[in-house]
Amino acid sequence: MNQSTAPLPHGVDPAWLPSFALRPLGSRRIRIAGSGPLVDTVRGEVAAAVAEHGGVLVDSQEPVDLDLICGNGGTEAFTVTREDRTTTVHANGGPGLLYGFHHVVRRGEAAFDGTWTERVAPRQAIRMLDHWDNVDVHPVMGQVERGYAGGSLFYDNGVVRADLGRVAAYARLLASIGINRVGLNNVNVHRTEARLLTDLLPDVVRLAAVFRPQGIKVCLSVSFAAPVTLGGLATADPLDPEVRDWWARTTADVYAAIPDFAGYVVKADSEGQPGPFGYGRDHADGANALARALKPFGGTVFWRAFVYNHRQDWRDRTTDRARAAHDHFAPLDGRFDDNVVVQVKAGPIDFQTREPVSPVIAAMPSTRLAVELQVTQEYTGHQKHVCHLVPLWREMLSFRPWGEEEGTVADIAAGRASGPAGGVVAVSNAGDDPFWTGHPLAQANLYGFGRLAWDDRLTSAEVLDEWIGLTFADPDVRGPLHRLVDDSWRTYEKYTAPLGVGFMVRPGGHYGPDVDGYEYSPWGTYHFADRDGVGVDRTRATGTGFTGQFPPPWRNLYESPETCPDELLLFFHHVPYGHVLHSGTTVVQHIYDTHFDGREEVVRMAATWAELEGRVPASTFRRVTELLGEQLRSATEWRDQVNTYFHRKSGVPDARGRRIY
Ligand code: GCW
Repeated sequence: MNQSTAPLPHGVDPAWLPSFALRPLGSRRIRIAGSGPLVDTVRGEVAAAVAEHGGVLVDSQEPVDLDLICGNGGTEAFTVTREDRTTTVHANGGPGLLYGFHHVVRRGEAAFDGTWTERVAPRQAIRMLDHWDNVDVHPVMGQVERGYAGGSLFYDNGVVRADLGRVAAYARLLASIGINRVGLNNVNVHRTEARLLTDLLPDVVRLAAVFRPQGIKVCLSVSFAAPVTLGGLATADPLDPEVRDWWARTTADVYAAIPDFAGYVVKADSEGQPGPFGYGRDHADGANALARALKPFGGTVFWRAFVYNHRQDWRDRTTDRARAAHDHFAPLDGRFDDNVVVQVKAGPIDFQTREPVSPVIAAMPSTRLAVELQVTQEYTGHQKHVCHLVPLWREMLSFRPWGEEEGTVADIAAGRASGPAGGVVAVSNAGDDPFWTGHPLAQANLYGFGRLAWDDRLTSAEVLDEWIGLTFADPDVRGPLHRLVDDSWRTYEKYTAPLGVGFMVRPGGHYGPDVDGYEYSPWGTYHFADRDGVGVDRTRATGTGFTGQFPPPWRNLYESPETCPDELLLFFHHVPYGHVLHSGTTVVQHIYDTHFDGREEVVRMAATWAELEGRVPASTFRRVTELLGEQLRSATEWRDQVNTYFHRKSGVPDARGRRIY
């Protein structure tokens, strides 16, 4: 048995690939034609499944239930045909066969019924998960920055784990949802982690070897200052010939060790990381220097656009963090090499529960753009709260920056709208927790990210439905789980920061309420509440002008409170508490109502979960029950702090006379 199908370590949750999910396939007669490493992976999967469920792997020309046929190409697409009682997967290459295999698993019994044909191809070529994992335990951020699922799967206290069995199991889960790139270390590159590029490269070789059989290529986050800190040069100036030579040599060594290495992820001039600004250069100069080192080997630079002033003076009302990425990057459109992907956070600020789509995404038609999402729940409840993010991502990916007639954000990332393809990237929420994701229901976010990256047209309900069917054997859990999970992001939005204003979280950790926690900080994340009103004026007329970074129609729709969608009102406007929303209620009454309702919805979520006792594994039941207790405590705290804050500021009583402290 190869490592990719080895049994899970004891006590580790099988997530969406439990034994029963393999039964429809594993109980049948299966033939595999083709060769190559990924075909071997599929063969290992099939051999394990038939051994467990009583099917047979045959190699003669007799009739079979499932025929898996692979050519010698390299594409990820495949066709599935069901006729004459045989289901046939045709792939032109190993990746397609692997994805076709998992497609059949996902279809379950339905894959072996009727007569039909499906052509399946990913809608994005690059579907990547970044891991903000540190090799050394960071004194503040720990083993995983913004990790809420235990330690790192890869590293343990300064070294790459000796036993990579769980990494293999993780890689298999990722392959089953179509992920084809992983970033192995934190974008904040600290001392030890920088050395993954040089003397610690053998560790990266080991990790790459575990991901490779699952069709996943690895990337490293690198420090822009590496020529100085690792190479001993006097400068990291991207236009300096010695610096270029250092990157070229270092990169050649990486490829000598890992020929299918995917490339570098770079966070530069951002939150204290070094970058080209330090040398009077811009981000195109910086990105292209690394791109040229990678080019001969077919590698890519994923260059993050998360660049803003994190040492802002809160008294300064002209600086607007929301504007920063567009201000820095849009003017550079056309200057990036073709192996640079500019990686843009989906929203202009920072993975808040609700933000508009970043205007950068529509502003760089001559640049490869990737959209970055956050699966790890930094601002959305630390994987202690049920907060299903797939509807949020779906909304952002299907947003049309130029209006109804033109392409979506997913189209832009895929190269179907304006400009060349970049991809979809997200920060992983997995760790060495027995449930992988801390909260067992947060597995649905990881699953859902992969599926949406593969096909952004899937609805969040469809994706959740797939996940439920694969994860839980009892069909009766489906209804209650949809009730509990489907709208949980909106519930979270209700009891936390209102109407797109964002933050109001406890500084540093970002869990729990602290309405003024960031109000007088240097981070550029303010709500400007006073006795009369709340919100950030980002209009062209009287505010920071951020609305002007959007193309029509949005630059105009966002500019006026009359046409701005309610859920983003306070992101774009500072309005009086008595301002009447499209919903017909005032801003302050909306704040009270949603906070009371949101907290009550958590009470109902807990009651719904209680119905599932005995129908889900006992350990899952216990863990979720415990966490729902914490979610209710936290939602109550959010409700009371936010309502009390606005009641005290505004002096406006709750129209329904509920208790505010
Ligand atoms: O949201 C912020 C996080 C940082 C993170 C940064 C980024 C890795 O608070 O922890 O750093 O975003 O995306 O680079």
